[in-house]
Amino acid sequence: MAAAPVRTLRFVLGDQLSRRMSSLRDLDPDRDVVLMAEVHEECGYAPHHKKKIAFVLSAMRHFAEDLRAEGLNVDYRTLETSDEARGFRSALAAAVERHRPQRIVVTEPGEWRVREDMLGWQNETGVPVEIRDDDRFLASRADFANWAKGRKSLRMEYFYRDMRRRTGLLMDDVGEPVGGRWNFDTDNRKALPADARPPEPARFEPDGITREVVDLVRDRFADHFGDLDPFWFAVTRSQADAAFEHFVREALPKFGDYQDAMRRGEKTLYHAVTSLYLNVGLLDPLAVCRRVEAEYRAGRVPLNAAEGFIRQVIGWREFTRGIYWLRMPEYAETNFFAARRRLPDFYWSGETDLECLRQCVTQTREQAYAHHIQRLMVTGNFALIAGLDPKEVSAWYLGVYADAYEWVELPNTHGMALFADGGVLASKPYAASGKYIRRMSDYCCGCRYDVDKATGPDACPFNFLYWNFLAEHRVKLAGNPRMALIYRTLDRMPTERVASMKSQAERFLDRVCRSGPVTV
Ligand code: DLZ
Ligand code: SF4
Repeated sequence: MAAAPVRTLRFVLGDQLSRRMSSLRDLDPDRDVVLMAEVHEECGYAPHHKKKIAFVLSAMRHFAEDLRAEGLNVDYRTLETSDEARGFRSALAAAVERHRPQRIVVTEPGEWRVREDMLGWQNETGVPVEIRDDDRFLASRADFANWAKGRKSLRMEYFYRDMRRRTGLLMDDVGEPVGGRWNFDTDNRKALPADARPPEPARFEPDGITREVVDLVRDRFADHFGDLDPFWFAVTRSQADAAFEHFVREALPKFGDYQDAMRRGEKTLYHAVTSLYLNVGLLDPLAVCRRVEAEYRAGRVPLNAAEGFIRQVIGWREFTRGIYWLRMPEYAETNFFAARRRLPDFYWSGETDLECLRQCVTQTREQAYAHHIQRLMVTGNFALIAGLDPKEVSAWYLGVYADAYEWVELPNTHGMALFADGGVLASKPYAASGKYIRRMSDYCCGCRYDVDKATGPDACPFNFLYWNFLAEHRVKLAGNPRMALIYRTLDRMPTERVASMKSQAERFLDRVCRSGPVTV
């Protein structure tokens, strides 16, 4: 007897590795096929770190195994078997040839470029394509658009409060935030004491599947950025759960206090590395927040830790995605400061005598991970005050971090770090001098520059670049009430001092950045 015709082909992308995906609902195990495909375009459209490629492919292969163990029909194309399939579109077209489905079901992707392509899949295949919302996010794209409608400015804080009310997270019985405040950000900025001993993140020994993928990446992506070994990420849901439990027990109690701290040689401090697992679907955003809330309610973690964590997940994470979909595709083209300088080579090599940058880039090369403040206040801050081209900077962030997908990377880079969007996401640029880096890290003590100096041969480049940036963009920034104080300080400086910082900045930038038109 002939097999029953395939009713639905369900295409699951590499960052949709959850059994709860909308594309996997109402699944008929006897007649449906789940398609997953390792495709060359996704491995190559950004300069992905080797660990990132290995992570996504290994997590995909493990997820496919889990679906098979459940008795589902999975058509999984590996890079070796799918040479014909350069991208999602051709992988799907080939699968339609194989299975002749009556319809195709997908969950909307995380990136604009993939969505644009997806909108053409029905025409391409001649099979009806149903695109479902990605309801792993708490606010749908329509919810965010409604929230944004009619508002003069979009601020994370107000969005976040709505999300707290909606989810009930850290709310008391009468609808007020527990502890009487919505946001404990000011309690998240302690410097790390010298004797603090942050825990190691949970590490996982690669199994047979991961070892195969690591060999494949070593073989095919040898020219990509980053170290492949040691590979220690979780690649299954149960490992990701274990990694998160490890964080909750070992790091969460201090996460609040030291969220912004940095230390030489420390890769994660009290951070969870949760974004890596959340962004591919191995962890569920609401579940991790409820778990953190439970720890607070049980008296095991302080409120500034629980609130700080929950704010990142239901606040910033959802807010950046909302901005992305609201403002794309124009968002990627923004360049408020008309910044044009090329990315210095040390963003790839780590070879620089600016110790803070050397530390952050070296760690990024080794781990495909750096925490938020390293990304924002070291590599991001430098890119902002040095006037690096936003497109080059964005391509770098998208490639080098294992948790980076454009929906989260672009608003974080163009909006938060570079203010290239002119203030859609943040109310002022996060520009800072070396003083901030000294306060939050021990980087300056190992540096050949003197963080207390702003001019002269051993002046910290973050200092003269910072004042040069403010002077250069006075017309665009001085009207911002949040910048008033800093412009008053600049105005009190002797003119010769400002002039000397400006000329030192120009000489420095000529030396480290090859300026000129950028093509990415
Ligand atoms: C990041 C990535 C990589 C490296 N490789 C694949 C792949 O081979 N197959 C796949 O389905 N997804 C991959 N991904 C994740 C996609 O880039 C991601 O799904 C889209 O960018 C949409 O967010
Ligand atoms: Fe960075 Fe300046 Fe400190 Fe050196 S002195 S580590 S360049 S902030």
